[in-house]
Amino acid sequence: MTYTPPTVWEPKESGGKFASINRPVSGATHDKPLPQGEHPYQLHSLATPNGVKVTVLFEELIEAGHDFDYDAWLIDISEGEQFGSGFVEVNPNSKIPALWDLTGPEPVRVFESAAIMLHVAERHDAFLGSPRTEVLSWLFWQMGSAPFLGGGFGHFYAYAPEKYEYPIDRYAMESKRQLHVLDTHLGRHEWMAGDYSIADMAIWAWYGQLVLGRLYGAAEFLSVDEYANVKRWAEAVDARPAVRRGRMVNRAFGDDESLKLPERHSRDDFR
Ligand SMILES: N[C@@H](CCC(=O)N[C@@H](CS)C(=O)NCC(=O)O)C(=O)O
Repeated sequence: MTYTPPTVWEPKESGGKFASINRPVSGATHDKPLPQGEHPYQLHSLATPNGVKVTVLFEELIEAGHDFDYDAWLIDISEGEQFGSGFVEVNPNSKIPALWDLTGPEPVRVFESAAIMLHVAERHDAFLGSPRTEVLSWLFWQMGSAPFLGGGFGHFYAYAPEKYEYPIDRYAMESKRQLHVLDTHLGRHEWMAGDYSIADMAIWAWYGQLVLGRLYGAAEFLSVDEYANVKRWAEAVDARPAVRRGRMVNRAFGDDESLKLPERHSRDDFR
């Protein structure tokens, strides 16, 4: 099927999964203040890979004995809650995750998952790996790479209204290249950069979960078993109690009821 682009693009119904929430403009569609709990961190999120990175970090900090707590409120992106006025105030880009940090004299907003991770890890001086530049390189590698896996491969393999060979081939190629980058690195290193760090958490949420068979039903298609070093590392991260808790927070979808914790307000919320 070929397409001749018109001179000027106009929006139209595309029919893909989640297509109904896409608009070519930004900003709020309705008035809706965000709820606020009692803890110094107010997270507004959903348990997609971008959301899970941050809840894993919070749970790891708590597991490591850092004395704080957080509220995690659900943003249902399929219902357009990311376009409520309160959410747009904390993230003008209308994407989860977003954080209000109330630990200082003035509320501080943080958006973009890596910015949130870096901000929180620096506040607690934890999970920053070493050397710091290597952690930053891998953290930002994840931010630059995952859109090809999610928005590219995952979209065309799992969500587009029809299967088109060209984009699936293009993004499968790139996703496998990225897995090979990780496999080569993890063949020589236990963790991404020194000790277990925010780089591992961020990369695991996407590529770890991919090789564990949790993303797009694509493990066999992408032959993920070829990446033995990534698998070894992904299983090691997955076995951490804080990671299991982090995966549960803000999860309101999926078949496994035991993993669902749509909102989290206390350490006692986990069954
Ligand atoms: N670069 C952003 C990406 C966040 C993102 O894409 N979030 C998705 C869910 S995984 C979202 O909120 N989508 C809602 C929308 O596109 O309207 C980050 O890492 O925080």
